[in-house]
Amino acid sequence: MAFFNKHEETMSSDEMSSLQTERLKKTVRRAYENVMPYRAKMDAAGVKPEDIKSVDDLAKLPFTTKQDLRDNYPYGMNAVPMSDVVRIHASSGTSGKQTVVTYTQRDLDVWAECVARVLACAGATKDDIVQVCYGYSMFTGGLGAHYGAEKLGCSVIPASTGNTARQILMMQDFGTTVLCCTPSYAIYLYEHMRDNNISMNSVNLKYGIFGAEPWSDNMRTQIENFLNLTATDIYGLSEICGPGVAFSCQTHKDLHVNEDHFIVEVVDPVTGLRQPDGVPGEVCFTCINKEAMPLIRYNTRDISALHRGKCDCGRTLIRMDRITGRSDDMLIIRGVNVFPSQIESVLLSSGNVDPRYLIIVDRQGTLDQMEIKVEINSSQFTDQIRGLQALENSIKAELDSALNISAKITLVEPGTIERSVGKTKHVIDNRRLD
Ligand code: DLL
Repeated sequence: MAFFNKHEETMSSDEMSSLQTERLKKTVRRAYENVMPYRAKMDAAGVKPEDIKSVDDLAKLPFTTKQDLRDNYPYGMNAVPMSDVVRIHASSGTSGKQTVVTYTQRDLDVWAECVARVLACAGATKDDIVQVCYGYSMFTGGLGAHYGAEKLGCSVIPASTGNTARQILMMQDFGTTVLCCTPSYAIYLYEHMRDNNISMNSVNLKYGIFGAEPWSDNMRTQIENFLNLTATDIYGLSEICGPGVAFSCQTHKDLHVNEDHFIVEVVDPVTGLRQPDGVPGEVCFTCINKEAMPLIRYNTRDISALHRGKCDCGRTLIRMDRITGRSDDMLIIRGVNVFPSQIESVLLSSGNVDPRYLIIVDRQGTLDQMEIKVEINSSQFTDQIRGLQALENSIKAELDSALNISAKITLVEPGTIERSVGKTKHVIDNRRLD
């Protein structure tokens, strides 16, 4: 089993705990002194930096949520001046504004090391040719995988997303040995090759680094058989750094958290109290080695459970189960995060529809499909097909440009969507993970 940083990845729990304590204390002090929202939250909770003496004291600190990032948009959570920031990324907010994240050069170096650990654990070396088919954009997938692969010394193909025929051609011509993309795109690539009679022998893939959306162990076996490679699960989120927060090894049991950089906790969604190991809850991370935006107890809303002890791969890093779901309503469609509230605001901004809609998500074949049934205003209701078609097209274009998602829009007559006396159900998700 290869390591990128054997020392950190195999530390004893005592060593790890003292490294975490030292970094946590510094982080909390920096946050208190430089990030006004943190000072305000800590003052309100009656906790001072000097109260944090060990990792166990973390529980005294308040949580951070996406709403905090929204309230302090765009740079209010920064602990450094903008002159020290060298990169800005963003991900979906619950509505309107995106969630902005910033990095210093040192943050980018730490992030690249986290991803290099994932690649090395998968089996990649500097002799590998890595094709990155995650988006190169505000999304952290493309650039995150890119710099991690470069850090390991691999040859990197910055392919980004789209144009499947061209992706396959590059794999064949450039000798790609490592594929980085979402698990659903990996299956799509396979199907494209199969349907176009492209032989698997024409490519030389060895490893796949797949993540950005939930996938099951069955799906992993399927992808490994289809593409004839070994698949690794890479987990992360923009707010904490991007891909590389945690990763699976060849045992494929669970995900190793890079806990020398991110302290992980799992809490009860209702009480906010820490769950015992093995019991699922909301995953929270504290960045203890980040300069620009050191989030404290950031609640990801991802659901998982923690496990301790040395793994068969030799790593001692704390482990978490594959993500099984979320405690909020965020949907991940082909790797793109979207909240129903964002869709709603796009629909309403068109002015011709009522706030009555139903989002139906399916996995037909391998790729996620989204259909949005939208009720039109009675005033706009017309049986002139051309008018309706134009409205459908404009909503579709608006969703594509505002949220970067493609959906089938079906306009329905006023009164068609079921009314509810309680909470309205806006989403039917028919995807199954197995
Ligand atoms: O998805 C970062 C990333 C890029 C991870 C490429 C892996 C590979 P966000 O766009 O901020 O960042 O979305 C983060 O995606 O909270 C999870 O809900 C979900 N997610 C990410 N990786 C996994 C995974 C990137 N391996 C959100 N398994 C997270 C399950 C994942 N869910």
